[in-house]
Amino acid sequence: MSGGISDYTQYIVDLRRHMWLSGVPTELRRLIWQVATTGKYISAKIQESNRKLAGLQNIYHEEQLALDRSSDEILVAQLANTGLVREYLSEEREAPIKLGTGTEKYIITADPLDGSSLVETNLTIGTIIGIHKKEPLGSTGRKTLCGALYILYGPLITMVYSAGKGSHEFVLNREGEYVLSQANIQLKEKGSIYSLGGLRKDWLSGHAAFANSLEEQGYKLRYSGGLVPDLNQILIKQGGIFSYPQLRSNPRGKLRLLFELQPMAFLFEGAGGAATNGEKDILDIKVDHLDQCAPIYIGSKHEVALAKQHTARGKA
Ligand code: AFP
Repeated sequence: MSGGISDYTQYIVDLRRHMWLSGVPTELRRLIWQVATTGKYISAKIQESNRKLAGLQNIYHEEQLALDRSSDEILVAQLANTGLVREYLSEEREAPIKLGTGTEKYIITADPLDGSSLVETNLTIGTIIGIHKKEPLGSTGRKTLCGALYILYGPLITMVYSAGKGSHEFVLNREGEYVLSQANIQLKEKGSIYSLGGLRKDWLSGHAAFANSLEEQGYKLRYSGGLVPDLNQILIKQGGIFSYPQLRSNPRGKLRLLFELQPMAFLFEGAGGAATNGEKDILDIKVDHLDQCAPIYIGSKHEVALAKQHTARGKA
């Protein structure tokens, strides 16, 4: 490699340059950059709000809620004046809110801080964002989503985005820039880790048979209780399966279709993976209301197909 900064920087691809090189439309580039940038401010909020840093007792439940709300407010503040977002739907709000004049190009869905109950244990948590060009309520993710991203607040702050042309990982460097760490993540056909939520005693027989099959094949259990790190691990390890299934006590599962499952399904399909509720692709399920939940199997195609076989057989 010859000398000179221009030669050096060609190997450090920052987020804006990557999206430009990938042909992402200008306004969508600006929006993804704006949303990803909130990661810096939300991360700072997590740091400052944790009482342990001041040598105090654990963060209390109401402070966890405050953290969820302040993360939500940071997102609204960042998006309100972009001239790009006409509506914002959040797991933290009862109803959608209008931003700007109402004629802007995009609609944003947000889980501002997923896994906030893990903050006091210093486990990794994340922000999940869906970017829609049409109204998501009453439609399917396949018809309305044009982008998705998550931000992971771990030892490093990383961000994975897709604008429909592959899924790509960036890391926030000391200068506060997102630099490309993994382009075009591709899940293998088959992985070696599994991550299953819900209590085993609450699983239906088909799901229990699926779990037993994975264990007999030697899959390694990886489950933290945080959706974003648990899925990020499968994506970066390029294979495996995550599930939060339908339970005897909760047939619709726990995870939110609009705020959690649709963006993750978009990102995993962008990486050559799959996401289903056991019967239908997540992106083909119509969103009837904000709080709608769905069972989920998401990861590499071999394990998702195996899950569908087991769940189809054992509904009991
Ligand atoms: P919180 O946001 O209440 O911490 O819940 C996190 C979550 O919605 C998702 O991130 C995890 O995958 C799932 O819950 C874990 O649920 P269990 O605690 O039942 O395993």
